[in-house]
Amino acid sequence: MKSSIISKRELFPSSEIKKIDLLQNQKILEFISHYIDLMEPSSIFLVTDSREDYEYIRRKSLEEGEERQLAVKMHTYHFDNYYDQARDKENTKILTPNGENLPFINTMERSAGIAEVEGLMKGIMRGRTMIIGFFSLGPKDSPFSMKGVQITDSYYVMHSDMMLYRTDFDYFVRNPGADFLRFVHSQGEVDTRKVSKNLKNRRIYFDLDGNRSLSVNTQYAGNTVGPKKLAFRITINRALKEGWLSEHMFLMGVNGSGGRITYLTGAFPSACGKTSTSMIPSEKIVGDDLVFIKEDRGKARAINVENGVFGIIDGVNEDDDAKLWNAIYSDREVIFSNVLVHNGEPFWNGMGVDIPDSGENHSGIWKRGNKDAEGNEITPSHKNARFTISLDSFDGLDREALEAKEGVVVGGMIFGGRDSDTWPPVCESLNWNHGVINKGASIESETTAATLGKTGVRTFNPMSIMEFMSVDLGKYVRNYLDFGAKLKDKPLIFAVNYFLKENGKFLNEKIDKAVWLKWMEKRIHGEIGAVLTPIGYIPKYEDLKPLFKSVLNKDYTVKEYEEQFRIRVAKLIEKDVRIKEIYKGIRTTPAEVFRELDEEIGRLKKLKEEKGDSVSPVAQM
Ligand code: SPV
Ligand code: MN
Repeated sequence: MKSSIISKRELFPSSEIKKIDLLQNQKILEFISHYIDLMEPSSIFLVTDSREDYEYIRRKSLEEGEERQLAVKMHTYHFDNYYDQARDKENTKILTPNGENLPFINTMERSAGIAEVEGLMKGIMRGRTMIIGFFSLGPKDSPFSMKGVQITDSYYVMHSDMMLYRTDFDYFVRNPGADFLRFVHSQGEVDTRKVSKNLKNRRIYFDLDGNRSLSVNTQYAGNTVGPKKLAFRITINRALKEGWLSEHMFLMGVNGSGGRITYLTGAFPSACGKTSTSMIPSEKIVGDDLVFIKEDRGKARAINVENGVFGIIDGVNEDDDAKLWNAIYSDREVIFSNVLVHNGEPFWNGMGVDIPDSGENHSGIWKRGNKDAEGNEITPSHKNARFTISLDSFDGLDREALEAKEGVVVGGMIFGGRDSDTWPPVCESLNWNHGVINKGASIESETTAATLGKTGVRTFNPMSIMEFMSVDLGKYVRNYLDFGAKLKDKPLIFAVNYFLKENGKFLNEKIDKAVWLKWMEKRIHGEIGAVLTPIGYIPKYEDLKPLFKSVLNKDYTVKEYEEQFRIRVAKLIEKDVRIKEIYKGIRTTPAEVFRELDEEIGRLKKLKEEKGDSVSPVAQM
């Protein structure tokens, strides 16, 4: 048995065959050998946990031109095809055994899907090297963690994997029987700029039963970096089957009184403030995108799945994002993608300095005023331009929490969206079920540039997970409710909204979220009271005023409070009715969903009768 099943062994470097021979895991050998036979690489490279292998991948990415050097030694940049700048919803499909439909999910019959992508992958690595990486999702040796193996022919993708996740080749050497997630990727043919050419054949398919993702003819990291959003489709399905939660959430520590740290998770749709919240200078970052949450002796405990950040750089500036700015402008390693490069320096929209009028960007050699094939003016950087950086590079990283094998206790869970006219800036749910249903499962958010397509359209996005959803939404909500029922100490559930507007103007400053975090932290410890409203508990003015002063040195006025925390009764009723209609269309919706929504609608209607369409928080409620 063993590695002799790898065909064409004699063609590959002996150094790599030696690494393969360390692996006694039959499933890995079969997996690798299947894709060698299919994709026909001219060479292979296995990434172990050594520093040499790390440096080799980074160097090859530069040599091959997938990344290029910036003026700062450890800074590189990468471009994706002009039309490959975000996750591709249309060509992302969940493969189901009989092609059965799942609410809101693009599905396809499993064997037809596999045949289609594998057809596109046939011989695709001729003349190229197949790079094989071994990763841990979560801390090594943690009961939370899962392992994954990535196959790719892109050094940039492997380099990103290695900055964002822990390599764990040794685990596979030590555990010949271990199972793992499988990520198969090829960028396909590239043009002279080294970007994927055949976008019409771009596919991102998920074989849940085979714990496998298959993606081809794309480079954008959201479509290609296996342990991240590709694994996520698979782990959502796993979590549902095993009764835990795999979520699109940050994990952060909020500093409370007497030196205590309270951990909060936060789910926001892409580009709605999730990364910036997790990086608030006054608090401690653990992770910004993906968590696993499990029950342990009656408590919810969470880990960050990742070891780095792949974040949006648009709008990042020194004043609003000090922690991130310092990390980016240190001498630590960063990959900038789809920014403007001028004289070896990276530039992006909203960075707060003058942007040059020329350079190279995602469109090629660029001058201000250039138009694309559709006649739209090309911006200096793409709205979804990103930075890739290891968490190590952040001041105020909570390293202990990042490495905690048992995870950290979750004190609160936050749900947020881009919502101009309904939710107040912060609100605590009445209890777990109310929070899961009326906050998490009711998120509606205006679309952003993180996926291809139109922006600014109000979209139903429960738990901010819809773009990654791989299971029946009704069953997913059922799992959340059941998970809460197992907990003796349930995290409090909050909803936040940073995007509330009046007359087209935002009612809050970006940085106000620093205050909401402190308020939530105090609520978790029962230190302050709140105003009970039909949608949950909102802050009292007398608690916010000193918090604004101490956190932001700002004089918070009653007028601001009244505007921001007005209960928009009519809009809220409309929203609950909209959400109810959506869930009515899903056969598996738990009965609790209708009960909670109906009860809230009832409470809102009563308030409307007594006090009207919009009610001041100062009025007795
Ligand atoms: C997001 O868009 O939610 C991201 C980046 O975290 S991606 O990898 O594209 O999903
Ligand atoms: Mn994300």
